[in-house]
Amino acid sequence: MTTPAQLHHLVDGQWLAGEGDTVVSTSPADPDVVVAEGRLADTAALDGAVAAAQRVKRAWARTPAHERGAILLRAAGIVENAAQEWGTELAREEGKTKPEGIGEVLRAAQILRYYGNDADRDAGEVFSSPRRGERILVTRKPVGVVGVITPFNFPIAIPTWKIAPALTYGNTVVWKPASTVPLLAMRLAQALTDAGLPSGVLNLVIGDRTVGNALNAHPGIDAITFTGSTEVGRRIAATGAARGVPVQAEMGGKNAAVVLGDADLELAAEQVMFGAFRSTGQKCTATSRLIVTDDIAEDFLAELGKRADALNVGNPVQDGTEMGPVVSAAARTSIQAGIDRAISQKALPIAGGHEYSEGALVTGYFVPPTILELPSQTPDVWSEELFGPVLAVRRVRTAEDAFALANDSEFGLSAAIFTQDLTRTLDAIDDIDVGILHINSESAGADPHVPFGGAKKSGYGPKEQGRSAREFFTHTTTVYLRGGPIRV
Ligand code: UN1
Repeated sequence: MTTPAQLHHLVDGQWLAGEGDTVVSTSPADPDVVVAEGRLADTAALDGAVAAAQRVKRAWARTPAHERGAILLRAAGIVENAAQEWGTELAREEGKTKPEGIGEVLRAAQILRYYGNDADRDAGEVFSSPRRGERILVTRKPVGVVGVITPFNFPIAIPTWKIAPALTYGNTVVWKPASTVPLLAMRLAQALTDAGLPSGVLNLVIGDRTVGNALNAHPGIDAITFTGSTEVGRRIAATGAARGVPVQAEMGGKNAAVVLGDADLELAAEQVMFGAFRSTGQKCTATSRLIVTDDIAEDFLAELGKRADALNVGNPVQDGTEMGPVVSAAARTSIQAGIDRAISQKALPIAGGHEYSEGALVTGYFVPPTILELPSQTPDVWSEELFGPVLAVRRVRTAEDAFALANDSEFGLSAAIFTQDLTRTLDAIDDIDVGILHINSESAGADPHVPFGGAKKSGYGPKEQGRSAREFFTHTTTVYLRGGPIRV
């Protein structure tokens, strides 16, 4: 058994033990295994972090973008070299499988590299002026100190796709990761420090809700980027609006996969399984609703049921495991309650649905891969986000009905459509109200060079990544630029 890591917070370049409550992070696959332990940060540590970030913000903003980017590029190398080790730690602490954990760490390296290289690509735009002897420049400048609040489910990728653009465009950061899965936050902050990030530019406070609320309301925070539940995101957006600071909130999803009769069904089955059960369904982009046309429903659902029953569920760090546990006992209880409620509302289990009754799957926080066919759209599982390995299924007659049902959600993050028909594909692009649409691939996934985020209840404020990140993490100054006397 490995020795637990000791949790520390990074405030003004110093690694400090916290002065808040004790925290013990255990493995969800085996809660007897302590992965990390220590004490949470309190609000005094937060105040210190914000003060440091404020103090150095001008110096960091004035550092040439090329130098800022070079630090991110060095950090990318450090993260990449540590991928095996940190990916395994991630799997142990969060519960996704080891290949997914390693993949996530490599993804963080890729994101650092993208933003490191993006630092000095452009510094704004130049326009002509309607007046003689004048040019108009629109320059981009950092917003200042950014508060970053991140969830447990991607403990290094999501923080990286917020922090890397924030830093590269010249902001300083105070970061509060989910206190349930804190280890990778320390690893990322260490990588950036080792890469040469000056003291105070990135501060890490691992805290509870009190610290999160204090960060959100802190007068020294100039912008907030958040990923997590819709409820918390809306609260943060409201506080931000009241204080007049920009907020970017990436929130829940209830993402549909639509499988039409003309689809490549082998491909569709593979991708729906990935979308529903990778990361144990704990992604805001996971596929949690499946809509399938009557002509193929019987065979397709039988095939999915077979695949779900055959998934190798177990300890995420063991080779060959295809699905690990959910993150906590509380998550397991609430997901299981959602499944039980659906069954009491006449949902029919095609796979899973039950609780595990013996062995390591009971000791750990495991929920079986569950597929539930719904008699109508009335069961709650059709609309509520369970954030676990649960797929709710409806059958429909036509593609039009399928698209209408896909839109039957308060959320609008992502969707996946499986068809070989171009006309239907074009209809789906026009008709389905989501921020991310996959044609013939699973509903999850994101890339650093294109916008990521949702419609409806799923997103608020500018999207993440790509050019949207530059827009959120900078503001413009429109400069009317004239020289001396005007020549005619
Ligand atoms: C992905 O689909 O690979 O919290 C990323 C989440 C999303 C990220 C999804 N913000 O699950």
